[in-house]
Formats: sequence, structure tokens, C-alpha cells
Amino acid sequence: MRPSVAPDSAAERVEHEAFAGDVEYYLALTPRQLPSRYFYDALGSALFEAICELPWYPITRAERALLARHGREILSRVDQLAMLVELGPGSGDKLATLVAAAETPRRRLTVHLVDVSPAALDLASRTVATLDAVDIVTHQATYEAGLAEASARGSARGRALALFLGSNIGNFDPPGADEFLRTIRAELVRGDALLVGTDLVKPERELLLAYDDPLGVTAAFNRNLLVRINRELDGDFDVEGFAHRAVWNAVDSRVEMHLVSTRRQSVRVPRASLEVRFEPGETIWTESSYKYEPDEVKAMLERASFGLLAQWTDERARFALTLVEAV
Ligand code: AVJ
Repeated sequence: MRPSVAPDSAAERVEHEAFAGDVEYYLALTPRQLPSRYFYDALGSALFEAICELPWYPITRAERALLARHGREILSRVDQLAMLVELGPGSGDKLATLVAAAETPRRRLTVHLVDVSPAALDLASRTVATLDAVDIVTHQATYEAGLAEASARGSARGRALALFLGSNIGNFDPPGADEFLRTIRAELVRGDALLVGTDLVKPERELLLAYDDPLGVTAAFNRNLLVRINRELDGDFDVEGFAHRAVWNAVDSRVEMHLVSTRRQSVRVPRASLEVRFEPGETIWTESSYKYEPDEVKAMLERASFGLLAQWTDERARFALTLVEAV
């Protein structure tokens, strides 16, 4: 089938305004910050797809292997399953792996793809469209709004399984993750299910290689945020004046990424009404990726009024898939 993507110019204008406002606000904080959600312009999304192929970044492969291995059971644990809703589908290939693992024949599924990026929706719909017996609906929207739209259209026909994969939950700080999961829960009805992928705590050396790889792809992904500010907000960041740094914060159980000013410099971002002076060594904190223990994931989901159905872990890569139902 031909997936349709809604006209995006209004949404893009809103996104541009939000970017300008956030750059103005977060770069003025102490320490300076930029929200990690802005990594994913066209180049940033391509760099992220490249990261997923890196031998040092195990998340994507580990999750795909768990989905292939346990997909049939995952889908069969949700009875009367009629719809899948993936929040942030990326290339669509995790969802395709899951559905391909279903027992055959299976009933027809409506697949809702939710992302703010039209390019991501386009790519994911093309991947998912290779599957038999699926109808695709795209929602160019935030996760919360897209899930609300999907739930509103779904169904007397059966239950929904929402997917939040790739350890994307790890970008929320703990109170933010709790709040986000409660919002998700509120959009579902009793008996609907949620599958969450989470990266687990592992040795520091492995974590640092995953976020500061020898090819410099993650460094490029991080510094592309400055390239994006220059292009979209007319900034004059000297991209070479900032170095990539990844640190493991064991106290808060998160990998942090920062951009470090290599010298004294000042930067103007006219469309964010901003002029900033950086001292040598001054940092911009661009991302946190929280790492969990399997039981912490269960507890987090239970706090949001989900009941545990099953959890699968890859002990070598230290990654978990947790399936819960709305109770
Ligand atoms: C897509 C947010 C899960 O935190 O591992 C990859 C993004 N950042 N390398 C992660 C990312 C640096 C990724 N998430």
C-alpha cells in the first residue's frame, strides 16, 4: 500500500520556532546544554543510522536479535492484537523484524508510525510496506500526540501494542521517564501492551567505546548539532573549535555527551537572539543516555501502572526488552 505523509510545512515551522526557543534557553543555562532531540535532522539521522552499524555500538544489533528470537512470543502475549504503534520507528527495521517473527498466518495489523521527522516516517513506511497484511498510518507528531491519534482511531477490533525501542527512554532523566510512561499509559486502555527496549549498565570501557567510537562517527553526530544551528538559525559556530567528549556518570547511571570548547571564542546565533562567550574547556551538555538494571526497568514501568508480562535480556550485550500491559 501507499503510505501517506501529512503536509508538513506548518509542523516544520513549529519545529523551527521550538528549536530557536530551546537554543536560546538551554545555551544560556549553567552548565550550557542543548536538548538531544535536535540531533535528528537529515544528516544527524543518517549519522545515527551509521552509529547503529558500528561494531562498538551494540544496542541496535542486540535489540534486533531479541526481537527476531522472541517476536513470535511477544506478539502472541497480546491477545486480539490489532494494532502496533511505534514511537520513533527510525528505519522501520526493528518493527519489520518483530512482525516477520509472527506465527503465520496472522491477522491483519494496522501499523501506526509516530515521529516528528517526515524523512523518518518516509523511510520507516517504506520498510514496513514490504510486510504482508499491514496497513500503515503515519503521524508526524510528538510521541504523546501521535499515540493519542493512533488510539483514537483504533479499535473496537482489538488491542494495541505500543513500541518504544532502541533505549530511547534513556534520553529522559528519571522523573521525565516516569512522567512520559504515565502519559503513554493514559493513552492506552486496559489490556493494551507496551514493549520497551533498554540498554543495561555494563563496564565503563564498553560504554565509552559505544559513545566515543574510534571512527569518530559519534563525534560527528554530536558536533552536527552545531552545524544544524549554523544552518537553521544562522549561527556562526566554528565547528572545529568544539571537541566531542563522552563520560560515564556512575552516580546517575548515565553516559553523558558534551561538546568542549577548545579555546576562548564567542558565537552568535541571531535567530535565537543569542551571543555566547565560551572559555577554553567550557562545555555544552548535549545528551544523557541512562543505563539500567533489568529490575529497575520493571519498577519504572510498574510505577506507571503497567503490569509485567515478560522480560528478555541479552546478557552479553547487556540489553533488555520488557513487555508490560496496561492494568
Ligand atoms: C537513540 C537515544 C538511544 O542514547 O544510545 C547514539 C543516541 N547517542 N550515540 C543512545 C545516541 C550517541 C541513542 N538513542
